[in-house]
Amino acid sequence: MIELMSVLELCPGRAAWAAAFSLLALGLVSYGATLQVGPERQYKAPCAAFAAAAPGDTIEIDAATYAGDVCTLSADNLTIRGVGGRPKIDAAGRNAAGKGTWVVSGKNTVVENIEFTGASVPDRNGSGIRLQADNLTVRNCYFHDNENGILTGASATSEILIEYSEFGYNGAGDGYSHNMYIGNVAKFTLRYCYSHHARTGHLVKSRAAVNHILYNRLSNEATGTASYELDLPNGGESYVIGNLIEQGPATQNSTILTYREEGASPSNPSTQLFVVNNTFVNDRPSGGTFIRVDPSVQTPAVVVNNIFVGPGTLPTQASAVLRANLTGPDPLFADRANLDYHLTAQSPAIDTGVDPGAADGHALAPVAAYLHPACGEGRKRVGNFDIGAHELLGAAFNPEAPPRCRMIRPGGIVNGANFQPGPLAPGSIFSIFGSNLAASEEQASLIPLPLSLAGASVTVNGVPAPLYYVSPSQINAQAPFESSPGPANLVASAGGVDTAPAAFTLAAAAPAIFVDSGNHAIAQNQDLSLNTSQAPAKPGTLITAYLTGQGLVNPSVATGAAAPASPLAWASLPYSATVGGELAKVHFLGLTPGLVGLLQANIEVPPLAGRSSADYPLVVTVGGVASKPAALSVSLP
Ligand SMILES: [Ca+2]
Ligand SMILES: [Ca+2]
Repeated sequence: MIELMSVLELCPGRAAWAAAFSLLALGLVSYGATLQVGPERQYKAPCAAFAAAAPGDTIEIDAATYAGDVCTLSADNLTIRGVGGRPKIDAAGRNAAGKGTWVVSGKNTVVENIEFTGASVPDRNGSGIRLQADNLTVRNCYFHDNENGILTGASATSEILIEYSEFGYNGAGDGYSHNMYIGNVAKFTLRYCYSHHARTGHLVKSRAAVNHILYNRLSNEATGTASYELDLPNGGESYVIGNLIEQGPATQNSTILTYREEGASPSNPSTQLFVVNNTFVNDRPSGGTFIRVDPSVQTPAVVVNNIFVGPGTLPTQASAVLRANLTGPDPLFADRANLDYHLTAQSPAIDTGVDPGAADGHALAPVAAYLHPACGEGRKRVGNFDIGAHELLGAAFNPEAPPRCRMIRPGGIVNGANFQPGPLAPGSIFSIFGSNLAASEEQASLIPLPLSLAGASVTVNGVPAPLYYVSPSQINAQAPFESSPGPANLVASAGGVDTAPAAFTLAAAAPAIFVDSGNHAIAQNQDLSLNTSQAPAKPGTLITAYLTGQGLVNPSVATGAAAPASPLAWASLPYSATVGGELAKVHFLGLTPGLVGLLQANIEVPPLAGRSSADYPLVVTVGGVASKPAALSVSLP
């Protein structure tokens, strides 16, 4: 304690204090060595490092392909991590102990960011990881084209966590090998994983006494030949919450979730099954069974807030408790054909769920959602509970997800006026749609706009973009005036973790008119009323439409700063406008004083002679680039 005090006294300022404390903490908790593996490292392949490792060591493996490097790992408490990309471990026809690629005989092993492929053995149950000791964590890994992805032995004291990982195309094709096969262990947690296309075997098979199957996508898709999508052959205390579970047309059998089909196990006495807020889709045309509970199970299964789509039978158990499941109407998914089961705005699943309550101290309501591929985001309730694995507008931040789960949606960089993709201009107001983009929702409260909100920030070609608003799924920002037209890269950062760069195009001008959901221009009439079909503008009067995308302005205005009232900041490039195809005089095209980056066009409504009252397309052209048309209501005699 005296030493600690003296260290603190010698370190002025909070930063130094924190540095001293973290060094101290590091000294207390981290006693293992770090062994480095790679073509240029001390250990050229992982198994050499495993052989040299002492309990508690960390093994960092450089991204490379390691072919035929198979072994038994015997030290306890190893952390094994791929770095600088995801290293590929290809068994390449070899095996350890007739069992697989990495046969783990040490306790408490953590495996992160590794790809496993090619495990095969004479018994045809070769595994990427074969576990023969207690406790395994697998995170952010990819298992494919093995006989088993992961196979574990039985132990009443073992707990297994698999998260943020993908399993596909595993299985010898004989039905005895699977994407993952968990033996009679104490507890198995599978979350944020993508398991698909098992060959004849199951997407998930677990004999654990307690199963937490949470926020995964288990899908056979168009060509997958898996048998069961989820097999819990000895039952057990099982929580199946928030999963997307799809059975494809080529499945080996018609059942999706099967519970205790092989009967009781002495290590696995519970017969409690909770199936809550999952989205089940049966794409097998000739029908199927969504949930099969073995007749030996007396405890009623609890089946709440699930979507069941496609032909099939609900729980086969007569006593099952069924509440607030959606079985009849079309749930109106975003894109069922491409397995995007997010709800759309008119879905009958919205707000029609119930509070699923708690069981054995576990709240049953979903607190997260699967994010493709093999990722997760938080889930917050909006209004009442939605049915199924997604809550409309309920995306929340997941701080624990691997960096690759900070995602900008493809095509998710759009102008802020009509949310259409396309080029942006320097100074444009734009939106970014994605997942895990910010820790929370926050709106800018000061001008000049901040460069960081709720720990989130954005750069365009390395230049920080001022922020209007951030949330986990959307950021509104201003493209820096300093950006040059041409190909551009955008990076969003939350809590210091960056998204992958997203490409888009910057153009000298990219005009877009702010519109409502019906593509009506957001414009004011001369009397300042909002232009609508009930309040149309007359020819000869001025309307004010709001836009973005004019590019440079004269005089220039600093990025993130309010536009001045005197002198006004005019668009630098030439401009024009039409209403109903007729040229309209533009009295002003420039930035709205007092606001940041908002373009306004003061336009005189043309005569439109010989026409009648209606909505007419308004088009504003800047620098030779025309906006998309937006409706403007005009009153004519
Ligand atoms: Ca099946
Ligand atoms: Ca809701």
